[in-house]
Amino acid sequence: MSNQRFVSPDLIRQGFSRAMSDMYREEVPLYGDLMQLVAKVNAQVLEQQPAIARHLRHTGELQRLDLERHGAIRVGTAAELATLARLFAVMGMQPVGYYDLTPAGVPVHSTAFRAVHEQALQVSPFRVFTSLLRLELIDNPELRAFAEQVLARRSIFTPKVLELIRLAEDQGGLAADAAEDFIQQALETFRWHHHATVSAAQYANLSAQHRLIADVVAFKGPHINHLTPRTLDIDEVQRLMPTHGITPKAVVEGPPRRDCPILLRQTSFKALEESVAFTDQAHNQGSHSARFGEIEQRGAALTPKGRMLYDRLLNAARDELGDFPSEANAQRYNQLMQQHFAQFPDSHDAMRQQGLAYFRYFASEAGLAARTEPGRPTTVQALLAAGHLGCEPLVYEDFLPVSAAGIFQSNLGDDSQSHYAGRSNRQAFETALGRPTLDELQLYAQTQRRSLEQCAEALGLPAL
Ligand code: OOG
Ligand code: NI
Repeated sequence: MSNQRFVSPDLIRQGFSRAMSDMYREEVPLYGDLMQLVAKVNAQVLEQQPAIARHLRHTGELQRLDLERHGAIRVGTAAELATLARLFAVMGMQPVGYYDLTPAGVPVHSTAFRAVHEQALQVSPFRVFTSLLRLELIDNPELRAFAEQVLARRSIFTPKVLELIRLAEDQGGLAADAAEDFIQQALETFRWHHHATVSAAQYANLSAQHRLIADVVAFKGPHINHLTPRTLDIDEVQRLMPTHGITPKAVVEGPPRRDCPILLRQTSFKALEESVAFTDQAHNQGSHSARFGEIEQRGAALTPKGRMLYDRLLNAARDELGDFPSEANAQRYNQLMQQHFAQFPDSHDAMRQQGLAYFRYFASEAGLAARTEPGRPTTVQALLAAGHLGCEPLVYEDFLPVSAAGIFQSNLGDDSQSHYAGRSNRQAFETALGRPTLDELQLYAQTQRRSLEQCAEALGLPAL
């Protein structure tokens, strides 16, 4: 079937990401300030470190840098999650990874909706970290029943967007006008509402159980709670935030600063206290805090072996700290992280040779020129040594559970570090979602494999 008459899902996603950013900038002016700061630091890095600029140009990441952002939402029911999966699918986004946040005292489990193919990611890497509330963890049966009732009454999608999702599914895509409508209608789901759906007393009850429960249950929809730009130097943005009237959390989550960044480093500023009206109030007399700011720096995607090493070193540093990282122990935490991560090789060569990270390979001019020479190298290692092949690490497109827990907690306050006995329940999550989540490691392995296949073909070799 020809899909000439349909807009590419990648372009719908790109348009949606722009529209979301515009909406959020209008709703949360501090987001605009943060974007400016990040743009300034990125420009500085590109100017002062030409090697980084070259690298990003080469991988195509430079062109996507300004587009790069992720958002986060929290939903309350299986039906909401399932419909969201269909909505995101219209934009070429699929659920990747399963993150269980309950061990960290946050009663949700999550996935990240994103594009999965390297070419689609190049057009728009927009992702949404999506959490489903685990109502079964509310131990008070009356409160749980109340939350269920309130959630059952709401509809977080406009009738029109539901129609457009069905149309896209039936036809296999959306034409230009419908795609434009879809973007505007889909945006409504993520909008902030000043009017709560519960009374002040009901809100207080929900909030006393867990602030996150109140955030999900007491409102009309899953307002986008942050939108995160990608920075090339997170430590510099963290340092400059206070001079721009923004107070960052105490520590940067993820791996420590390195020459060759790996995975994902993140920091955030505290959620804003915003005025809202509960159902028993005429004006915005109440308040709620949910929306915050976050920035991230992305590095190399790690193989299972690399990820195991990362987890081991992170756990060792945290065990030695003996407490949650906080204002009081931030300096010691950073030292411990540096110390433990000294064991993680800090060159692309070593990471590649030890099988710690995924790479994209490309045929060089020299390689193409030697295409017909007899006795030329034929293995990846020899081709790299001869300069016939080059490689760049694949950028990590996903999230980290320990980091995500740290971000949640810094916004919920320390009083919310409750402990849940509930077991991880991926199966329940996938049943709610209506499909399995994809394994991110397989996606990176496929991208690496595709690049090697292209190299073999370009160099006229049987297989690499
Ligand atoms: C999501 C928190 C996690 C990240 O980037 O890991 C997160 C939320 O607060 O809903 O944003
Ligand atoms: Ni985030």
